[in-house]
Amino acid sequence: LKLGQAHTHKEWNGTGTTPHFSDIILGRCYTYTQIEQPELSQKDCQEIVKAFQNAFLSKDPCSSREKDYQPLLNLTSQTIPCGKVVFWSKAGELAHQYTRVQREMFTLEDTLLGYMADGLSWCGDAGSSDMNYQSCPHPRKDCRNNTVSVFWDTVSKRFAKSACGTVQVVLNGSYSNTFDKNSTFGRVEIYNLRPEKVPTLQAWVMRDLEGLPSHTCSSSLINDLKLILEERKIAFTCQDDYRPLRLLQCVRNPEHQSCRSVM
Ligand code: N1C
Repeated sequence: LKLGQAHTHKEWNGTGTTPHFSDIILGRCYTYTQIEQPELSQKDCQEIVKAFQNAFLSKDPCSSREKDYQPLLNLTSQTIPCGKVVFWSKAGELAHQYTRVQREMFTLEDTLLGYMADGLSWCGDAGSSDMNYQSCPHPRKDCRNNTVSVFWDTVSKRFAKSACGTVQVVLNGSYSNTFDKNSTFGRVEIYNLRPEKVPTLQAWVMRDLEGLPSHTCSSSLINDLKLILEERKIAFTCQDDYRPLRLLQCVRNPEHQSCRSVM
């Protein structure tokens, strides 16, 4: 026990709880419900933050479960219009730029819970009612069922289950694992789409402008995705370097060779 420290937490290999975590999620909850989506202005942000904290405080951060987050999910229900859902894998930045411009489209981070938690880290521990600001479990080095991973799995599952109409996914064609069976998209989301509500999934395989040898719609990895969906009776379409997304990439790099001819 270091001098001056009241008590010490277990040491993990991942980033600790984000400083001011509770203030950040409370502020984001108000921003989202009062300003971004005023149709949610009836949500009780104080209650939501309490439910978020209760999901992990005084609990072993390596034994997190879906049911820990259930009260939080119940307080944050939200209806996303049909045909407006955008998934992504290894292409979060581009997907978020896309929904920022296409205001009616939603990634998970454009929903209340995703918006509140985006980019943050949090955990508690079994022996204390405080958050652990020093360290949190790392998903590979410590444990898979950590508070943060279980949260994203749980909210991703709900997001996919509630999707309706044609859905889109932005994939990174410059990444070796363009479609990764172990990612949240490949492991959780595709298996939770409801075929009776989601007739088609459209994939956009986007190469970075500086893209090295990469995957395209004709790669076998993409074919794996197609087979999984067709097995589940969801039609699959795929397009390389989808123009609306390529134009967004070009805003950042207008002089790039592959941006001179996209207009
Ligand atoms: O594992 P991924 O991508 O395929 O997850 C992305 C996929 C999206 O479609 C989202 O709906 O799953 C959802 N999702 C998030 O929205 C999200 N925001 C932040 C999943 N994970 C999310 N994170 C964090 O990024 C989380 O810590 C998780 O482990 C990574 C996943 O990013 P990825 O591998 O690029």
